[in-house]
Amino acid sequence: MPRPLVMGVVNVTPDSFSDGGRYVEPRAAVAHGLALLERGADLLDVGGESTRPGATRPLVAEELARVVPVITELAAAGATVSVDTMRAEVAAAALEAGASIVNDVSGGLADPDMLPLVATSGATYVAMHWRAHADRMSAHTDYTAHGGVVPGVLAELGQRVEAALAAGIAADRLVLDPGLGFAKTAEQSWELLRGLAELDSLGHRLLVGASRKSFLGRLLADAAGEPRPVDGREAAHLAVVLHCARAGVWGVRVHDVGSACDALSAWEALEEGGPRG
Ligand code: PMM
Repeated sequence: MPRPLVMGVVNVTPDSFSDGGRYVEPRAAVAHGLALLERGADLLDVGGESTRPGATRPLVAEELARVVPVITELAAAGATVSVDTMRAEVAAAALEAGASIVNDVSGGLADPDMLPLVATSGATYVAMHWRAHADRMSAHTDYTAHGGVVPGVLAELGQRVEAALAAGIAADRLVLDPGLGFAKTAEQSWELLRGLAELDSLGHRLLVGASRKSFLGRLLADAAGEPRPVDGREAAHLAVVLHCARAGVWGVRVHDVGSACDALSAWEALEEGGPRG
């Protein structure tokens, strides 16, 4: 079973929940991206819009000004770059600047121009399961009409696949993501992780982003019920990364690239065939 690709997160935002404000200066974001490459990242995911619960959207011009200079430099340095955006206009500028993957957390629902843009570009397209923008998503966690979160995400992602194919995106350019924490309670995120084999039945590559998310914080809450702060969630996250590797996912989206790569090296050494290289 091949090792999943490690997608390192470069959030060029003032307000992301785990690293907001740390890399908002383009120079700091580029340096961070280069450091992630050195630690073993296969891909870099550059985003200029925070999707933390309750976040408000930046202006298009702000999002462009955040991501384009960073993508230009990272792509010029040889990185395979993905742009984390829901906007076709930003995706187009990012592809022009050297990105080759569009990571759309809305799976094409936020901007009607996104799927046609991706279709004509030839880029790889990550379609994440999504129900509403960050300021409203916590009101959209009811999956009872589908009989649960796993069948619900399967059905709704299946619709996004149909829309992407209908727009002209080739099936082999599609990657699907269950969207942990996006219109999901903590328990629903765990259910989706337990149900990765079912999501695999959609027949597309899978990407999973669990890094530092609040469902890990809740799992590790202290005696008073206070969620574990973001910086204390990495060991639990690595267990999730290994679970994803065992499930055969294509990629994991992570903040701490070095520890994810180390954990995957150990996993690979334990697998038949031994470590890469
Ligand atoms: N999570 C976040 C942002 N973008 N993209 C994909 N494909 N999957 C995710 O799970 C995902 C994403 C939010 O996390 P962050 O604020 O730590 O980047």
